[in-house]
Amino acid sequence: MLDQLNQLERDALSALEHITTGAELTAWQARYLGTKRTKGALDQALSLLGTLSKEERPAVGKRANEVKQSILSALEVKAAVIKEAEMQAAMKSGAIDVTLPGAPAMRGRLHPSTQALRRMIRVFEQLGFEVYRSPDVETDENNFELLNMPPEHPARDMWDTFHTTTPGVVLRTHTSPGQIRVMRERYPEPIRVILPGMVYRYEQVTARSEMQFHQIEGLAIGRNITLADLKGTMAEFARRMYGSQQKIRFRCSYFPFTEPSVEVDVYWGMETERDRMITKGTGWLEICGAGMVHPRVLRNGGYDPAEWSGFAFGMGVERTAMRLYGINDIRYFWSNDLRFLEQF
Ligand code: FA5
Repeated sequence: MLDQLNQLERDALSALEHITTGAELTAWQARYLGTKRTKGALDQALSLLGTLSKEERPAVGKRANEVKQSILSALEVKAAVIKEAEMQAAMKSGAIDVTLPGAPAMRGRLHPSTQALRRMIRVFEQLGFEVYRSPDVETDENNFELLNMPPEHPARDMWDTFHTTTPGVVLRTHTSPGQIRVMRERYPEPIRVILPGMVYRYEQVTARSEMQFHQIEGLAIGRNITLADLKGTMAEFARRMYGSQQKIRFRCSYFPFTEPSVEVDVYWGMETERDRMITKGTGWLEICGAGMVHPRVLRNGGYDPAEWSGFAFGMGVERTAMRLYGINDIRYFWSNDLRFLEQF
Protein backbone atom coordinates (compact mmCIF):
# COMPACT_ATOMS: atom_id res chain seq x y z
CA MET A 1 0.00 0.00 0.00
CA LEU A 2 2.86 2.38 0.85
CA ASP A 3 4.43 1.57 -2.50
CA GLN A 4 1.15 2.28 -4.21
CA LEU A 5 0.98 5.70 -2.56
CA ASN A 6 4.58 6.53 -3.48
CA GLN A 7 3.90 5.51 -7.07
CA LEU A 8 0.77 7.66 -7.13
CA GLU A 9 2.72 10.68 -5.93
CA ARG A 10 5.43 10.17 -8.54
CA ASP A 11 2.87 9.75 -11.33
CA ALA A 12 0.87 12.81 -10.29
CA LEU A 13 3.89 15.11 -9.98
CA SER A 14 5.43 13.97 -13.22
CA ALA A 15 2.13 14.36 -15.09
CA LEU A 16 1.83 17.83 -13.62
CA GLU A 17 5.17 18.85 -15.04
CA HIS A 18 3.89 18.48 -18.61
CA ILE A 19 0.73 20.50 -18.09
CA THR A 20 0.59 23.90 -19.78
CA THR A 21 -3.09 24.92 -19.91
CA GLY A 22 -5.91 25.49 -17.45
CA ALA A 23 -8.04 22.82 -19.13
CA GLU A 24 -5.27 20.22 -18.74
CA LEU A 25 -4.86 21.21 -15.12
CA THR A 26 -8.58 20.71 -14.45
CA ALA A 27 -8.44 17.23 -15.97
CA TRP A 28 -5.32 16.37 -13.94
CA GLN A 29 -6.99 17.60 -10.77
CA ALA A 30 -10.06 15.43 -11.48
CA ARG A 31 -7.90 12.42 -12.10
CA TYR A 32 -5.81 12.58 -8.92
CA LEU A 33 -7.89 14.59 -6.46
CA GLY A 34 -11.38 14.00 -7.82
CA THR A 35 -14.24 16.46 -8.30
CA LYS A 36 -17.37 17.16 -6.28
CA ARG A 37 -19.06 14.18 -7.89
CA THR A 38 -16.22 11.80 -8.78
CA LYS A 39 -13.44 10.19 -6.77
CA GLY A 40 -9.78 10.65 -7.71
CA ALA A 41 -6.92 8.19 -7.53
CA LEU A 42 -5.97 9.32 -4.04
CA ASP A 43 -9.51 8.81 -2.71
CA GLN A 44 -9.54 5.36 -4.21
CA ALA A 45 -6.26 4.51 -2.52
CA LEU A 46 -7.55 5.85 0.79
CA SER A 47 -10.72 3.81 0.53
CA LEU A 48 -8.51 0.71 0.87
CA LEU A 49 -7.28 1.85 4.30
CA GLY A 50 -10.13 -0.11 5.91
CA THR A 51 -8.74 -3.36 4.52
CA LEU A 52 -5.41 -2.91 6.34
CA SER A 53 -4.52 -4.35 9.72
CA LYS A 54 -4.60 -2.11 12.81
CA GLU A 55 -0.79 -2.04 12.95
CA GLU A 56 -0.33 -1.00 9.31
CA ARG A 57 -3.05 1.64 9.26
CA PRO A 58 -1.29 4.60 11.11
CA ALA A 59 1.82 4.57 8.92
CA VAL A 60 -0.17 4.29 5.69
CA GLY A 61 -2.66 6.95 6.82
CA LYS A 62 0.21 9.33 7.63
CA ARG A 63 1.85 8.72 4.27
CA ALA A 64 -1.48 9.22 2.48
CA ASN A 65 -1.80 12.66 4.06
CA GLU A 66 1.73 13.60 3.08
CA VAL A 67 1.02 12.59 -0.53
CA LYS A 68 -2.17 14.65 -0.54
CA GLN A 69 -0.36 17.74 0.80
CA SER A 70 2.46 17.35 -1.69
CA ILE A 71 -0.01 17.05 -4.61
CA LEU A 72 -2.03 20.05 -3.38
CA SER A 73 0.96 22.34 -2.98
CA ALA A 74 2.32 21.34 -6.40
CA LEU A 75 -1.12 22.13 -7.82
CA GLU A 76 -1.13 25.57 -6.23
CA VAL A 77 2.23 26.48 -7.72
CA LYS A 78 1.25 25.18 -11.17
CA ALA A 79 -2.11 27.00 -11.11
CA ALA A 80 -0.36 30.31 -10.43
CA VAL A 81 2.11 29.72 -13.25
CA ILE A 82 -0.66 28.86 -15.72
CA LYS A 83 -2.78 31.84 -14.72
CA GLU A 84 0.09 34.22 -15.29
CA ALA A 85 0.96 32.57 -18.63
CA GLU A 86 -2.64 32.71 -19.82
CA MET A 87 -2.93 36.39 -18.86
CA GLN A 88 0.28 37.21 -20.74
CA ALA A 89 -1.01 35.32 -23.77
CA ALA A 90 -4.37 37.11 -23.63
CA MET A 91 -2.65 40.47 -23.49
CA LYS A 92 -0.40 39.52 -26.41
CA SER A 93 -3.27 38.29 -28.52
CA GLY A 94 -5.18 41.54 -27.90
CA ALA A 95 -8.05 40.03 -25.87
CA ILE A 96 -8.10 43.37 -24.04
CA ASP A 97 -9.28 45.90 -26.59
CA VAL A 98 -7.85 49.17 -25.44
CA THR A 99 -9.78 51.01 -28.15
CA LEU A 100 -13.17 50.15 -26.59
CA PRO A 101 -14.87 53.19 -25.03
CA GLY A 102 -14.60 53.28 -21.22
CA ALA A 103 -17.57 52.93 -18.90
CA PRO A 104 -19.32 56.31 -18.83
CA ALA A 105 -18.77 58.25 -15.60
CA MET A 106 -21.85 59.67 -13.87
CA ARG A 107 -22.10 63.36 -14.71
CA GLY A 108 -23.22 65.91 -12.20
CA ARG A 109 -25.52 68.74 -13.18
CA LEU A 110 -26.43 72.19 -12.04
CA HIS A 111 -28.92 72.55 -9.22
CA PRO A 112 -32.35 73.78 -10.43
CA SER A 113 -31.87 76.99 -8.45
CA THR A 114 -28.59 77.64 -10.23
CA GLN A 115 -30.17 76.83 -13.59
CA ALA A 116 -33.02 79.27 -12.90
CA LEU A 117 -30.62 81.89 -11.55
CA ARG A 118 -28.45 81.73 -14.67
CA ARG A 119 -31.48 81.87 -16.95
CA MET A 120 -32.77 84.95 -15.14
CA ILE A 121 -29.37 86.61 -15.21
CA ARG A 122 -29.21 86.02 -18.97
CA VAL A 123 -32.54 87.77 -19.46
CA PHE A 124 -31.45 90.77 -17.40
CA GLU A 125 -28.16 90.89 -19.27
CA GLN A 126 -30.12 91.06 -22.51
CA LEU A 127 -31.98 94.02 -21.01
CA GLY A 128 -28.68 95.79 -20.37
CA PHE A 129 -28.00 94.93 -16.72
CA GLU A 130 -24.49 94.09 -15.54
CA VAL A 131 -23.81 91.59 -12.71
CA TYR A 132 -22.40 93.07 -9.50
CA ARG A 133 -21.34 90.85 -6.61
CA SER A 134 -21.92 91.76 -3.00
CA PRO A 135 -21.28 89.72 0.17
CA ASP A 136 -23.64 87.34 2.02
CA VAL A 137 -22.42 88.56 5.40
CA GLU A 138 -23.40 92.19 5.81
CA THR A 139 -23.32 95.03 8.28
CA ASP A 140 -26.53 95.96 10.04
CA GLU A 141 -25.85 99.42 8.62
CA ASN A 142 -26.04 98.29 4.97
CA ASN A 143 -28.77 95.72 5.52
CA PHE A 144 -31.05 98.10 7.43
CA GLU A 145 -29.87 101.56 8.49
CA LEU A 146 -28.78 102.97 5.15
CA LEU A 147 -31.95 101.49 3.62
CA ASN A 148 -33.95 103.86 5.76
CA MET A 149 -34.48 101.51 8.70
CA PRO A 150 -32.74 102.94 11.77
CA PRO A 151 -32.44 100.74 14.88
CA GLU A 152 -35.85 99.95 16.37
CA HIS A 153 -37.60 100.82 13.10
CA PRO A 154 -40.73 98.63 13.03
CA ALA A 155 -40.19 97.69 9.36
CA ARG A 156 -37.14 95.65 10.44
CA ASP A 157 -39.66 93.05 11.56
CA MET A 158 -40.41 92.36 7.89
CA TRP A 159 -37.12 90.44 7.86
CA ASP A 160 -36.45 87.91 10.62
CA THR A 161 -32.72 88.16 10.90
CA PHE A 162 -29.86 85.73 11.57
CA HIS A 163 -27.38 87.67 13.72
CA THR A 164 -23.73 86.68 13.99
CA THR A 165 -21.67 86.67 17.19
CA THR A 166 -20.11 89.94 16.01
CA PRO A 167 -22.35 92.84 17.01
CA GLY A 168 -23.64 94.77 14.01
CA VAL A 169 -22.95 91.93 11.56
CA VAL A 170 -25.80 89.87 10.09
CA LEU A 171 -26.47 87.35 7.32
CA ARG A 172 -28.09 89.53 4.70
CA THR A 173 -31.86 89.17 4.78
CA HIS A 174 -32.16 90.48 1.23
CA THR A 175 -29.86 91.56 -1.60
CA SER A 176 -30.84 95.23 -1.16
CA PRO A 177 -27.75 96.21 0.94
CA GLY A 178 -25.80 95.71 -2.29
CA GLN A 179 -27.56 98.84 -3.59
CA ILE A 180 -25.58 100.98 -1.13
CA ARG A 181 -22.31 99.29 -2.10
CA VAL A 182 -22.83 99.87 -5.86
CA MET A 183 -23.96 103.46 -5.46
CA ARG A 184 -21.00 104.37 -3.27
CA GLU A 185 -18.62 102.73 -5.70
CA ARG A 186 -20.10 104.06 -8.95
CA TYR A 187 -21.07 107.65 -8.09
CA PRO A 188 -21.41 109.83 -10.22
CA GLU A 189 -22.00 107.28 -13.00
CA PRO A 190 -25.50 106.14 -14.01
CA ILE A 191 -26.12 102.57 -12.81
CA ARG A 192 -27.82 99.52 -14.29
CA VAL A 193 -26.83 96.42 -12.33
CA ILE A 194 -28.23 93.20 -10.94
CA LEU A 195 -26.97 91.63 -7.71
CA PRO A 196 -27.70 87.91 -7.54
CA GLY A 197 -27.12 85.83 -4.42
CA MET A 198 -28.33 83.85 -1.44
CA VAL A 199 -30.27 85.53 1.37
CA TYR A 200 -31.10 84.21 4.83
CA ARG A 201 -34.14 84.60 7.04
CA TYR A 202 -35.05 83.11 10.38
CA GLU A 203 -38.45 82.25 9.01
CA GLN A 204 -41.15 79.58 9.21
CA VAL A 205 -40.61 77.16 6.34
CA THR A 206 -43.74 76.49 4.27
CA ALA A 207 -44.61 75.39 0.73
CA ARG A 208 -43.89 78.99 -0.46
CA SER A 209 -41.23 80.17 2.01
CA GLU A 210 -37.75 78.93 2.81
CA MET A 211 -35.18 80.19 5.30
CA GLN A 212 -32.51 80.49 2.66
CA PHE A 213 -33.18 81.33 -0.96
CA HIS A 214 -31.77 83.35 -3.83
CA GLN A 215 -32.73 86.82 -4.85
CA ILE A 216 -31.73 88.97 -7.79
CA GLU A 217 -31.58 92.60 -6.85
CA GLY A 218 -31.87 95.11 -9.65
CA LEU A 219 -30.84 98.76 -9.49
CA ALA A 220 -31.10 101.42 -12.19
CA ILE A 221 -30.05 105.00 -11.43
CA GLY A 222 -30.15 107.81 -13.96
CA ARG A 223 -31.32 111.35 -14.59
CA ASN A 224 -34.83 110.54 -15.75
CA ILE A 225 -35.84 107.12 -14.54
CA THR A 226 -39.54 106.67 -13.80
CA LEU A 227 -41.93 104.03 -12.53
CA ALA A 228 -42.79 103.30 -16.17
CA ASP A 229 -39.19 102.08 -16.69
CA LEU A 230 -39.58 99.71 -13.75
CA LYS A 231 -42.89 98.44 -15.06
CA GLY A 232 -41.53 97.97 -18.56
CA THR A 233 -38.48 96.10 -17.24
CA MET A 234 -40.62 93.74 -15.15
CA ALA A 235 -43.07 93.10 -17.97
CA GLU A 236 -40.28 92.43 -20.47
CA PHE A 237 -38.50 90.16 -18.01
CA ALA A 238 -41.70 88.12 -17.55
CA ARG A 239 -42.29 87.94 -21.29
CA ARG A 240 -38.76 86.66 -21.97
CA MET A 241 -38.83 84.29 -19.02
CA TYR A 242 -42.28 82.78 -19.36
CA GLY A 243 -43.55 83.80 -22.80
CA SER A 244 -46.24 86.34 -23.63
CA GLN A 245 -49.05 84.08 -22.36
CA GLN A 246 -47.99 84.56 -18.74
CA LYS A 247 -50.21 87.02 -16.87
CA ILE A 248 -48.46 89.28 -14.35
CA ARG A 249 -49.74 92.06 -12.14
CA PHE A 250 -48.38 94.96 -10.10
CA ARG A 251 -49.72 95.52 -6.61
CA CYS A 252 -49.18 98.52 -4.35
CA SER A 253 -46.92 97.67 -1.42
CA TYR A 254 -44.58 99.14 1.13
CA PHE A 255 -40.81 99.01 1.56
CA PRO A 256 -38.93 101.60 3.63
CA PHE A 257 -36.30 101.97 0.90
CA THR A 258 -38.61 102.63 -2.06
CA GLU A 259 -41.37 105.15 -2.65
CA PRO A 260 -43.73 104.29 -4.21
CA SER A 261 -43.39 100.53 -3.71
CA VAL A 262 -44.97 97.67 -5.63
CA GLU A 263 -44.95 93.92 -5.71
CA VAL A 264 -45.03 91.79 -8.84
CA ASP A 265 -47.16 88.64 -8.98
CA VAL A 266 -47.37 85.93 -11.62
CA TYR A 267 -50.63 84.14 -12.25
CA TRP A 268 -50.53 80.61 -10.80
CA GLY A 269 -54.16 79.40 -10.85
CA MET A 270 -56.31 78.06 -8.06
CA GLU A 271 -57.60 74.61 -8.81
CA THR A 272 -56.26 72.59 -5.91
CA GLU A 273 -55.86 73.03 -2.19
CA ARG A 274 -52.09 73.30 -2.78
CA ASP A 275 -52.66 76.20 -5.25
CA ARG A 276 -54.68 77.89 -2.55
CA MET A 277 -51.84 77.47 -0.02
CA ILE A 278 -49.10 78.67 -2.35
CA THR A 279 -51.02 81.71 -3.53
CA LYS A 280 -52.54 82.51 -0.13
CA GLY A 281 -55.96 82.06 -1.68
CA THR A 282 -55.45 84.62 -4.47
CA GLY A 283 -54.39 82.50 -7.45
CA TRP A 284 -51.30 84.77 -7.81
CA LEU A 285 -47.73 84.07 -6.65
CA GLU A 286 -45.61 86.99 -5.51
CA ILE A 287 -42.15 86.87 -7.10
CA CYS A 288 -40.75 90.34 -6.61
CA GLY A 289 -40.70 93.46 -4.44
CA ALA A 290 -39.80 96.74 -6.16
CA GLY A 291 -40.21 100.49 -6.31
CA MET A 292 -38.60 103.86 -6.93
CA VAL A 293 -35.44 104.27 -4.84
CA HIS A 294 -36.28 106.37 -1.77
CA PRO A 295 -34.62 109.84 -1.80
CA ARG A 296 -32.96 109.10 1.53
CA VAL A 297 -31.41 105.91 0.12
CA LEU A 298 -30.18 107.75 -2.97
CA ARG A 299 -28.55 110.29 -0.68
CA ASN A 300 -26.98 107.51 1.45
CA GLY A 301 -25.49 106.15 -1.75
CA GLY A 302 -24.09 109.58 -2.66
CA TYR A 303 -26.64 110.52 -5.33
CA ASP A 304 -28.54 113.81 -5.00
CA PRO A 305 -32.26 113.01 -5.33
CA ALA A 306 -32.84 116.45 -6.87
CA GLU A 307 -30.79 115.34 -9.89
CA TRP A 308 -31.02 111.57 -9.88
CA SER A 309 -33.81 109.02 -9.71
CA GLY A 310 -33.89 105.25 -9.91
CA PHE A 311 -35.80 102.06 -9.53
CA ALA A 312 -34.90 98.91 -7.64
CA PHE A 313 -36.32 95.42 -7.37
CA GLY A 314 -35.63 92.24 -5.43
CA MET A 315 -36.78 89.11 -7.22
CA GLY A 316 -37.10 85.68 -5.59
CA VAL A 317 -35.29 83.11 -7.73
CA GLU A 318 -36.92 79.94 -6.35
CA ARG A 319 -40.37 81.54 -6.57
CA THR A 320 -39.68 82.49 -10.19
CA ALA A 321 -38.46 78.94 -10.84
CA MET A 322 -41.57 77.45 -9.19
CA ARG A 323 -43.73 79.11 -11.81
CA LEU A 324 -41.30 78.30 -14.62
CA TYR A 325 -41.03 74.58 -13.88
CA GLY A 326 -44.42 74.04 -12.17
CA ILE A 327 -42.89 73.18 -8.76
CA ASN A 328 -45.62 73.35 -6.16
CA ASP A 329 -43.48 73.25 -3.02
CA ILE A 330 -40.38 75.37 -2.43
CA ARG A 331 -39.04 72.83 0.09
CA TYR A 332 -38.05 70.52 -2.79
CA PHE A 333 -35.15 72.85 -3.62
CA TRP A 334 -33.12 72.04 -0.50
CA SER A 335 -34.46 68.63 0.44
CA ASN A 336 -31.78 66.89 -1.66
CA ASP A 337 -34.22 64.37 -3.08
CA LEU A 338 -32.62 62.90 -6.20
CA ARG A 339 -36.05 62.10 -7.68
CA PHE A 340 -36.60 65.86 -7.81
CA LEU A 341 -33.08 66.99 -8.71
CA GLU A 342 -32.67 64.49 -11.55
CA GLN A 343 -35.60 66.03 -13.41
CA PHE A 344 -33.52 69.10 -14.19
C1 FA5 B 1 -37.38 92.22 -0.17
O1 FA5 B 1 -36.55 91.36 0.17
C2 FA5 B 1 -36.94 93.52 -0.72
N1 FA5 B 1 -35.54 93.71 -0.48
C3 FA5 B 1 -37.29 93.59 -2.20
C4 FA5 B 1 -37.08 94.94 -2.79
C5 FA5 B 1 -35.87 95.25 -3.39
C6 FA5 B 1 -38.07 95.89 -2.73
C7 FA5 B 1 -35.67 96.51 -3.95
C8 FA5 B 1 -37.89 97.14 -3.25
C9 FA5 B 1 -36.70 97.43 -3.88
P1 FA5 B 1 -39.42 90.62 0.10
O2 FA5 B 1 -39.14 90.22 1.49
O3 FA5 B 1 -40.82 90.78 -0.28
O4 FA5 B 1 -38.71 91.96 -0.25
O5 FA5 B 1 -38.74 89.54 -0.84
C10 FA5 B 1 -38.64 89.73 -2.22
C11 FA5 B 1 -38.95 88.44 -2.96
O6 FA5 B 1 -38.16 87.38 -2.44
C12 FA5 B 1 -40.37 87.96 -2.78
O7 FA5 B 1 -41.21 88.59 -3.71
C13 FA5 B 1 -40.26 86.50 -3.04
O8 FA5 B 1 -40.18 86.23 -4.41
C14 FA5 B 1 -38.92 86.18 -2.44
N2 FA5 B 1 -39.08 85.70 -1.06
C15 FA5 B 1 -39.32 86.42 0.05
N3 FA5 B 1 -39.36 85.64 1.14
C16 FA5 B 1 -39.13 84.38 0.72
C17 FA5 B 1 -39.00 83.11 1.36
N4 FA5 B 1 -39.11 82.99 2.67
N5 FA5 B 1 -38.75 82.04 0.62
C18 FA5 B 1 -38.60 82.15 -0.72
N6 FA5 B 1 -38.68 83.30 -1.40
C19 FA5 B 1 -38.95 84.41 -0.69
